[in-house]
Order: sequence, then structure tokens, then C-alpha cells
Amino acid sequence: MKNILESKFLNEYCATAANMYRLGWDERNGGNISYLLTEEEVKEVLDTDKVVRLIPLGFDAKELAGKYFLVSGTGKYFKNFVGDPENNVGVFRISADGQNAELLWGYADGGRFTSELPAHLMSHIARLRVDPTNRVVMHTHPTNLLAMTYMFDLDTVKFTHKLWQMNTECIVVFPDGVEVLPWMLCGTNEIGEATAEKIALSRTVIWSMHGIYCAGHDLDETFGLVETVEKAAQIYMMTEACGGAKNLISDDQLKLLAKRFNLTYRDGVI
Ligand code: 2HA
Ligand code: ZN
Repeated sequence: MKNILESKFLNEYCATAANMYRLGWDERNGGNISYLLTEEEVKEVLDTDKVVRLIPLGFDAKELAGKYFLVSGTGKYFKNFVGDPENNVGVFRISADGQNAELLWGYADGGRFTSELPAHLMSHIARLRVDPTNRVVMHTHPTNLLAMTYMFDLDTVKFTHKLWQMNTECIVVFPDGVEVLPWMLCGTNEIGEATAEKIALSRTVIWSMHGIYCAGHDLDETFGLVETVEKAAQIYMMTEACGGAKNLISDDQLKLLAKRFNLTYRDGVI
């Protein structure tokens, strides 16, 4: 059996977390990532009959029964994943009854998955229903996006429109727009349910005054989605700080982009 520390999925996961930390999005224990693994990937590096520990989920995840996930640990710092993955992240399978995580590897210091697991798993369920190839849910605290939620209307259509105007590539990268949730108490099943409901409509959900949830097919693509939204928010904040934008990408120009890239874009924005 291959050593899990040499597996592509674990190394890519830790490298992604390191990148996010480097960009200043994941202060202290901020942020969490869940990565749906294939059974083949897991069997290459772990004995799937050896359950180390059962950890109750606290909600019903039956729709994901038998699926494997790599998930960051609660209270763990993104900056430490590369040097010490075994104490900071874990690989588990959802039990047949959907009530427990069957830990196969990781959380070695007795830890457990992120407190945001309800939002992650409920989001996986919601995305898999609309896109069976979805594998990643990423939560992080991008600085400029957070700042923008203090400055701008917390409205899905207005927020999407403003971000699309802030960089030519935006409508191409997230034609489904962004969904905006009001401030809610994090770590609860309620915010999980609200996030899942929104992430079914758009791969990007903004948690006002807290951060972002993005879903995607792989780590790079999901990271790239966060990065693109954050960059647009940065340009918004920079131009606001300089007295407001003098020039804007018009709705007609956005429509030209949509035509050029053959986009199916969110209704009601332009
Ligand atoms: O895990 O980001 O939302 C730390 C957080 C909670
Ligand atoms: Zn958070």
C-alpha cells in the first residue's frame, strides 16, 4: 500500500490550504475544506476496513452514506497542514445510517472535523444533486470580500452585478453569480441548511461579515473561483477608497462577453 503522506490528493489539499493562508484568507483557525475522495483513491493508501474511531455527525447525512471525505480539523490552522497533516486533517467515511463519520486516518491528537461540517456536507448533498461531478466545498475568509460585505448591499442580484463589473473575467468564471446570506450564527445546522439551499443555485455563497463558501470539481477550480471573487472585491474596495469608479463595464459589454463565451448566465442581473 502507498503511504498516504505521498498521495496526490493529500499533498494537493495541504498545498491549497497553504496558498490560502499565504493570501491572508485563513487567519488562525479560519476556514475549512472538504474534499470528496473516490474509493479507489482511499483504497490505494488506507485499509478501509480499519475504522479508527466513530465520530457522531449531529445531523442526518444518509444521502452521502459510504462516501469518503478529507476534511480539515476543528481549531486547526491552515498554515500547519503541510508540515503535520496527520494531526490537522482527517479522512473518514459516512456510515451506512448517515449518523457517524467513520474515521480512517488523521485527527491523530484526538481531534475531530471542523465545526462547519454541517454546512460542508449539506452543501455537498445540494451540489451533487445538480452536478454529480462536484467534489470540493471550500470555506474561507477573503479579506476584501469581507470588507465589501460591510460596505455594499447584502443583496444577491446587486452583489453579483457589482462583482461582474469589477473584472472582465468575472462573468466568465462565475456566470451563476453569487448568493448572499445575511449574518448568521456559524457552526450550526441552520446555517448549513441555508448555505445548502443557496449553493444549489450558485457555486458561490457569501456569508456576510464572515466569509465565503465555494463548490467545485477539484481543488484548483474551487480555489480559482474564490480567488476570482476576492480579486473583484479587492478592485471594488480599491476604487471605492479612491473616490469611486469613473469607468464601468456596461451591461451591453457583459452581454457581449456572455455571447463570446457562450455562457448561460444568471437571470435578472443584466
Ligand atoms: O473553522 O472558519 O467558520 C473556522 C471557521 C468557522
Ligand atoms: Zn469561517
